Amino acid sequence: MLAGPAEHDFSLLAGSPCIDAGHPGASYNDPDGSRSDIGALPFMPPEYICGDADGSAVLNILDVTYLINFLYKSGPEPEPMAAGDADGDGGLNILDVTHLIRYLYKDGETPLCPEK
Ligand SMILES: [Ca+2]
Ligand SMILES: [Ca+2]
Repeated sequence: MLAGPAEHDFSLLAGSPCIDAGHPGASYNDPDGSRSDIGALPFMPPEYICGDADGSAVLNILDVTYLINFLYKSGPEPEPMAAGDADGDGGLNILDVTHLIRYLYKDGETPLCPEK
């Protein structure tokens, strides 16, 4: 599960079984402190703020509209998709929109995106 072997991109995809499957010794750990990965390049998960669907680095009503636009108006998808999964159930739907609105305006739970 490599990103683009045909283009000689040997970085690991997020679901690769090589992630955290390398030498267990702490001195071999990846730069992010996790167990080493098998392969030439350690997997570095994309940095994002949970709920920041539009990638603006702040959470606000624009993330709500971005999600609605993606879900119902064929708008661009959140990058990465996990950033829009505000309720952390692994999928993107109206419940993520309501979770974000509750967080922003109703003292609701902090967005709970899946583990990065
Ligand atoms: Ca945002
Ligand atoms: Ca969700």
